[in-house]
Amino acid sequence: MGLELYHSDHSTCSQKVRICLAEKGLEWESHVLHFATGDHLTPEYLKLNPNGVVPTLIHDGEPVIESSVIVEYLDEIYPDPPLSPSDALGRARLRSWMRYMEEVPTPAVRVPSFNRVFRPLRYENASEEEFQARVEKMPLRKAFYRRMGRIDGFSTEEVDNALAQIRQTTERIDASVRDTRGPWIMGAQYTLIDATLTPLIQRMADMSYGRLWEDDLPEMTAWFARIKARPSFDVAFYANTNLSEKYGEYLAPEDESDD
Ligand SMILES: N[C@@H](CCC(=O)N[C@@H](CS)C(=O)NCC(=O)O)C(=O)O
Repeated sequence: MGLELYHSDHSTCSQKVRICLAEKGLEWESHVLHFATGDHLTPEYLKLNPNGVVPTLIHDGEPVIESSVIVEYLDEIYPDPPLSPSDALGRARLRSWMRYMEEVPTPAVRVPSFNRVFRPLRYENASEEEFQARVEKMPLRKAFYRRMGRIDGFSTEEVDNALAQIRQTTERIDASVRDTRGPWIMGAQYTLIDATLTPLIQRMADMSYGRLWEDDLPEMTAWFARIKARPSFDVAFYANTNLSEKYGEYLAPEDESDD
């Protein structure tokens, strides 16, 4: 039985869980799903994850869904090394960070990712009927995909708002590392918030948005360099898990006009 993960190579939510599994040194069985072929919307997968999204962890045959819930669950059942503070106040602060991460940078990162890569890659060459049929099957994401559209993508205003949210996130990381004296977001202990923010920042860096923090947020920049030096980073970001490695042609600088 043990641990199985239904995930996708490029999904930031899957990467959050892969980093935590690596931090814990856990072995797991991999089931890679491909969005292009709708693997995440089959009746079999929807039985495991009725939201039709990745990741899904299976532990001894029992599904656990939602990446934040999964990493907290892993930290409970495999407490060594701990990725949460030992005191109640520290855990409350970690949870506040986790809610912020779910509400602000996680949806923000989707906007430039879909505008620049996923929409043109998966949907531009589909017919409008195919696109609508796919969207109709999505239990959670209908409104997001309809707002994006098959051809138009998100508006300049939505992209600007998303970039402002990422900027705010990086300002908060910078301030927290400074105020707690680091080296991690909550201070001396590397926690779930370092792990779960990593794929979001890495996606932005990979799409050449490092300018949002590199020029004037030195603590943030140093934190990200330390994050990339951890062994878990290379385990979670195995070959071809960055968009630039596989879909670099969509990220050419001339494309920046639409961000
Ligand atoms: N709140 C969920 C969100 C999961 C999610 O949105 N996953 C994305 C990949 S990062 C997905 O499966 N998208 C499917 C789609 O866009 O059709 C979690 O954190 O697990």
